[in-house]
Amino acid sequence: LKIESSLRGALENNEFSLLYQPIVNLEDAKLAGVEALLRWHNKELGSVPPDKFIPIAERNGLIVAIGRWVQQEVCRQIKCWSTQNSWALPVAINVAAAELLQPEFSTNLIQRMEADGIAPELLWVEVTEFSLASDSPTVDENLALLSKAQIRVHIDDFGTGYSSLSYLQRMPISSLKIDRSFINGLPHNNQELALTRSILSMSSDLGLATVAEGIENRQQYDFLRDSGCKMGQGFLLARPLQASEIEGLRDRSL
Ligand code: G
Ligand code: G
Ligand code: MN
Ligand code: NA
Repeated sequence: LKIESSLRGALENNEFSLLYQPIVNLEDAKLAGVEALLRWHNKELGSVPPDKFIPIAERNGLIVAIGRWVQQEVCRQIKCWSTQNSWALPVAINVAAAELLQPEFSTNLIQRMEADGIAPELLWVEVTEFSLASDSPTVDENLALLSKAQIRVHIDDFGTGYSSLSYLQRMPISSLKIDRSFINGLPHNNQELALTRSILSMSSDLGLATVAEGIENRQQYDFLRDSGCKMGQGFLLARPLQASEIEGLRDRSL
């Protein structure tokens, strides 16, 4: 309850910030992009993790305004990297189901990007399977608009959702992010091994890219690279970092 009431003032009081976690090409361990991750620091509550406040914001609708703040901040950052540093680094944003259910979601995002002069390949949108399973025409229309604008959509936490796989054919998706629960036991857990291999092979058959999440050790990294997974993310490579720290990683192998 305290979270809920404090959350209402958080935007006005400028309590949100973004960290950026590197996503690398597994071939050379260089940056392929970064994922923007929201952080909230409140005077009384201290730092509240997104797992705690995002579900609340989804329920009370505040996620829509918070999401707009994230878009604005990410666009500012992309613009800064591309114009001041001549650095075309894609940034992924996480989009909640409640945002995709807004009829104007994609139109607003595309307009903002156009106004900021941001090339469509520089902003990736991460949505969960759960949002895609909603069977809502609004979600479909939003995804179609993103696709038409050449903005890439990644499925986050892939493999943990509830939906059938039919949406992979139906929806304009460009990449799957394999949930870290599958990466955890690699390469020794036979079940996780089989599931990861199946996801990689299905993804490749469908012409989708894959990002492995939650890579925490060298064995996982090597296994995924050797199994044809193109991109990865996880504490082995880097934790979520400040934008200024990301700049120090340019052209480096992590
Ligand atoms: O950063 P961390 O791993 O603690 O994030 C926990 C969860 O919060 C993840 O599921 C992540 O997708 C989600 N999350 C982080 N930032 C955002 C954001 O800006 N918007 C939305 N909707 N979810 C986010
Ligand atoms: O659901 P989503 O993929 O958006 O969640 C991103 C969250 O995953 C972030 O909060 C980030 O801190 C966390 N994360 C990133 N890499 C790792 C990792 O290697 N191990 C674990 N346990 N969590 C990670
Ligand atoms: Mn994500
Ligand atoms: Na995820």
